[in-house]
Amino acid sequence: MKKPIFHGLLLSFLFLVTISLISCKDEEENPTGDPTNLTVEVTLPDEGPGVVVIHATADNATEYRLYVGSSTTAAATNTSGHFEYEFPLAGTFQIEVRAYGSSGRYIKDSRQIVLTDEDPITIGEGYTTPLQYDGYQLVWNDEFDGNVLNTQFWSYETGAGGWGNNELQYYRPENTSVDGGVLTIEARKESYSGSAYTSSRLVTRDKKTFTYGRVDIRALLPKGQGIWPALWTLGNNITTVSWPACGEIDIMEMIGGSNREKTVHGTLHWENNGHAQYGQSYTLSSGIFADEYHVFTIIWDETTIKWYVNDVKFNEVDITPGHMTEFHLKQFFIFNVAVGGIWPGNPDATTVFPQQLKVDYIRVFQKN
Ligand SMILES: [Ca+2]
Repeated sequence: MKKPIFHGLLLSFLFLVTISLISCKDEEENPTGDPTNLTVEVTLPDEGPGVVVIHATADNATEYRLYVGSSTTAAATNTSGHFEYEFPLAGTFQIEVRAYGSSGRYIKDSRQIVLTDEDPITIGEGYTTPLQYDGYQLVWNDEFDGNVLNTQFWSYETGAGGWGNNELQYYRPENTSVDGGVLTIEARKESYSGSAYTSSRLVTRDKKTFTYGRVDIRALLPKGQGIWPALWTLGNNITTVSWPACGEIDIMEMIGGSNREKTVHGTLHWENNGHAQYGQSYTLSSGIFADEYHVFTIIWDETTIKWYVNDVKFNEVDITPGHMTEFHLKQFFIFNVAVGGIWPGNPDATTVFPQQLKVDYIRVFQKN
């Protein structure tokens, strides 16, 4: 019995020495009881929304708290720093993890979590058009191959201010990406420089401008109340003659929400003793434009502009009248996703963010 007791005493002695060394060290480095060195590991579900695992560690932490979104009430509190939190819907979410010390003070780490819908629509789904047509030659195309936007073709237009329609988004280059043969413009619910949403707007102004031709744009549209994707043109002389005298060809516009996502609009805007416009819409017989890729086309020549979805014509305008000279001059392309504004109305609780406009290709053909 003696030996174990001796060992026990020795171990106790070593234990006390160790404890006192640790506490001395702690008192020297952290006399306040504040936590330090917070690290946060976030593990997303394999695909789609679901349970997000958050693991936090910090020195001197006595409690961890998880905050989700803008709530000032902790979603969960524990002493382990291990959280499993379920996000049932796709979207972009802010989380904040706080580590509290015995001082009652905390340090924090904030993260943005993006959970996308399960089963994303692939580039192979939906209508396609050929690379050549009889009587035409391909004069410009962007197939969005590679991993960066081709700035020989495209420029970013940035900023907020409503863009003439009380739109809510701030346009930034950060919301554009090129990957897998597809251009993606992403509208996010994200505060930036006074705006509650961000998105992107791309233009070919002064870089790729055309008068007449067949234009095919293959795209997958976003959806949701207040989401407003557009594939359109403006006259390259807009800086000198202004709008609407520069002319505007809306190849495709869609406003999301309220059973409107099965319909696209093709419209002309021009100057004729003030703003003149003429448009028609096309409605799918089943499904919505976010279900698969569609090809949005105009065939524009000296006498008419015609609009098509998947090679089905739905609008035609005679551009021979003398007050439509703008449609015999150079136009540049614009791709954007607006958020909110006069026409679609603003996003509401049903709108899921982020939303993406995806473009597989834009091709311009002109007559031989
Ligand atoms: Ca492509």
